[in-house]
Amino acid sequence: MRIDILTLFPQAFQALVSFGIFQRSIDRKLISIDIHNIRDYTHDKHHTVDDYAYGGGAGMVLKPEPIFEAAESIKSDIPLEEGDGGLAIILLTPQGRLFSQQVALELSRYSHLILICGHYEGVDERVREHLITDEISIGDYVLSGGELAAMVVVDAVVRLLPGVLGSEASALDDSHTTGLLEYPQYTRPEVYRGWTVPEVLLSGDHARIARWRREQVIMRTLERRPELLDRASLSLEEKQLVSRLKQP
Ligand code: 6GU
Repeated sequence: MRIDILTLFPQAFQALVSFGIFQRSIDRKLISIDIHNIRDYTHDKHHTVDDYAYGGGAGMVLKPEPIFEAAESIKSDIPLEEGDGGLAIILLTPQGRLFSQQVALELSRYSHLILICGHYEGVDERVREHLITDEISIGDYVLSGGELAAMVVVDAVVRLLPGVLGSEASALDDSHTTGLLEYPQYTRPEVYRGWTVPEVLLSGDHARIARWRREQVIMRTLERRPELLDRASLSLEEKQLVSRLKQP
C-alpha cells in the first residue's frame, strides 16, 4: 500500500515513521509513506496556504490550489496499472464519518491512500466537492489539526495489511475486530505483591481456559460497552450468558 500525507506540519509525522512497525513495513516494502508539505505547492513569495473566509467570520480557510496541485502531482506519478479504483483521497476533519475498526478494514483494501490534514477553521469547500472521496473524523472532539487523526488512521490501517504484524492471529483477536472487547491477560510472575493470576489460566485445561476467556469477553463488554453486544454475533450459549449476567 502506498500512503501519501498532505500536511502543513510534516515534522509531526517523524514519530509515526520512526515507529517500529512502520519502519519494518517500509523496509520490507509492504508500505511506502510519503509526507508532503502543502506549502511546497504554493507559487507566491510568501508561500500562502490560507486566506480569509468569503463572507467574513473568524479564522482562516485553507486555499484550494496548493491542495489540488499536491494531490494531482502525487496522482500523476502512480503507475497506470494500479488504476484509480485503488485510490482513496481522504480529508481528516471533525465533520467526517466516524472512524472505526470497520472503516480501517475498508481502507486496508485500497492500494493507495492520500490523506489530507485539515487545519485552521477549515478547508475550501471545493476541495471537498471536487477532490476528496471520503472524510473521516476520529471522534467527537476537536483537535487542532488533522495530523494526529491521520496517524491514528494510518496505524489502524497498516497493522491490518498482510505481513505487517508478526502473527496474523493477533490482529484477528484484537478488541473490536471481533466486535467485542478483549479478555484480561496475565504474564509472570504468578503472584505479584500478593495479587494472583486467575487459577483457571494455570490449569492447563484448554477447554476451560477458552470458556473462561469467552465469558470474560462478554462480561467486560457488557460492563464497559454494552452497545457492542447488540451488534455482535453470539452463540446461543453466549446469549444465555448475557441474559444471566443482565439479571440484577
Ligand atoms: Cl480528523 N480533525 C480534527 N481537527 N479534529 C478532529 C478530528 C479530525 N477527528 C476528531 N477530531
